[in-house]
Amino acid sequence: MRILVLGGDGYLGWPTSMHFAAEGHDVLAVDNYLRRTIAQQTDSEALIPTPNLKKRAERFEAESGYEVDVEIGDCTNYRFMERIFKEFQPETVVHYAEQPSAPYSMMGFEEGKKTINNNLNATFNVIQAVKEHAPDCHIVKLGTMGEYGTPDIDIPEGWIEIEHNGRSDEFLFPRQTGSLYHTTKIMDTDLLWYYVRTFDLKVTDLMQGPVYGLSTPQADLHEDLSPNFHYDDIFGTAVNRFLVQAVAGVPLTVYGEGGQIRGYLNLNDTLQCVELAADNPVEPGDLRILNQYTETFSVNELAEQIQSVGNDMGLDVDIQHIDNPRDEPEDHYYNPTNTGLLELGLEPHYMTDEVVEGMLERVLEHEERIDEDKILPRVSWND
Ligand code: USQ
Repeated sequence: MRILVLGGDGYLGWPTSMHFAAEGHDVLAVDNYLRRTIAQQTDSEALIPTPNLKKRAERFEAESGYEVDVEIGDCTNYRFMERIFKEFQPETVVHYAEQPSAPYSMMGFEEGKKTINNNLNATFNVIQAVKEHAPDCHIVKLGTMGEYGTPDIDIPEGWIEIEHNGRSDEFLFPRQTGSLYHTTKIMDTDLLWYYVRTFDLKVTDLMQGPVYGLSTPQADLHEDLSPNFHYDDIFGTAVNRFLVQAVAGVPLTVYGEGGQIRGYLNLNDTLQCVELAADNPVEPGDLRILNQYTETFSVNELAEQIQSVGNDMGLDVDIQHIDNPRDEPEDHYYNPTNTGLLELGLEPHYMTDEVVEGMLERVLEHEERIDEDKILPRVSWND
């Protein structure tokens, strides 16, 4: 297949590009380094330095013999996107080209505006470019489990049957998020759904939970091929942050009560899920929504597991409940379903103690690069 990966320099985009190339697909990775730029501006650089996309692609080819083609450009620029779609004629486009940080989107007016402009314009351009230049192309879009929020009822995969005044119909599940970033993902889904039902596009929208890990078969070939592993409060997710905090001897920063439950998955399972979606395209006019996580646990359970494994390794791991900088329920019902990807063949890698130990060992190799000033939250939802 010809697979276009938008956001190919990202935490998920780069491992995805290598994975598809190693499976024998023609891969074109596109990125404008937005995340690198914002990370620099907010003093949020990754734990492991990563060469730019072109250099990583060269290193990958040297190590594996597989090629990832690279184009540096902005997905919010429609002329650029048109050229890419016309020339490459993708059969699948994996759309990761979004500002991915909830805290960044909540920093202030400019950051919120940049998040809305980037995420919605990139999605709109993907839709238009597919519609005009590659109408058979299957759009595999990265959404987020956060689109659903934490409702007091079970969460299905995207759709709900509603009975009202004696009649019933199927609708997108009501969604209410906890940040502006997450809200852009809801708007993406609404845009996609409009174009799917009106213009017969083929779309899979993946509702993904927080991802953890930095080891994949291709990333392990060379240090330069590592995914971007952030541990700061803006780009670092809870798991990756807690791992670094455990190594640095800083108490794990559980926000508030720590009863916030999320659906997590290993980076290797993201690769499997995206491949399963690409290998099983939907029919024209279908919007398939799949919940992409393998297990759910609370922030407290996560912190306790990392503490226990860290202490067994001789680290001295403390947990500290700090004031929650976010506005979110800290003790709530959470019962999503995730059977769609399992039915397509997903074989989950769970967060076992061995997996946690492997990640801690990897972080220990870079211990001297940890900057403790990047650990405490700098962005508050209510400021
Ligand atoms: N949390 C802590 N301590 C920390 C960091 C986070 O207790 O030091 C808590 C947060 O308050 C939240 C939970 O851990 O309740 C998850 O936070 P996170 O930072 O790991 O994840 P989040 O901000 O929700 O965003 C991440 C990715 C985003 C993706 C999302 C999936 O950055 O791109 O869409 O995970 S989901 O969480 O399902 O919406």
